Amino acid sequence: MTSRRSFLFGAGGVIALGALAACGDGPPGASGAAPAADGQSPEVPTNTIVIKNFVFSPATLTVAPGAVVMVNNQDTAPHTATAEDRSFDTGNLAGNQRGSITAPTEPGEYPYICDIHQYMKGNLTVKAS
Ligand SMILES: [Cu+2]
Repeated sequence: MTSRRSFLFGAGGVIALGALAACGDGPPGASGAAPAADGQSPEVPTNTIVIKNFVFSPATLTVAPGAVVMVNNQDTAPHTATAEDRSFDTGNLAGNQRGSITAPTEPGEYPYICDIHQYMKGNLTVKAS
């Protein structure tokens, strides 16, 4: 009797462990809901222009009309991202400073430069999705 009871208890323990393991799988399953939230983000993508070694990267960035574009100056030198037609301008970004621009609402090609180093060139493409 006693040995059988302990066997049952032992089996119960294994089941309990199994249940705990199943609970452990819970959080990844819950985080599976995140992609659904991400599903909304393609409409408002995170757009970033990085300035490093006096180069805009990516050289051409395509964004939606009116999109906010982060500009991250990773140089120690100051830079700007200034549309040649002045439709957007970060203003002076000191070294290791971030700024942002708002893309024009009119689809098209918007070449931009660094107002301080005018040989630095980038291109912003505004395209309706
Ligand atoms: Cu510059």
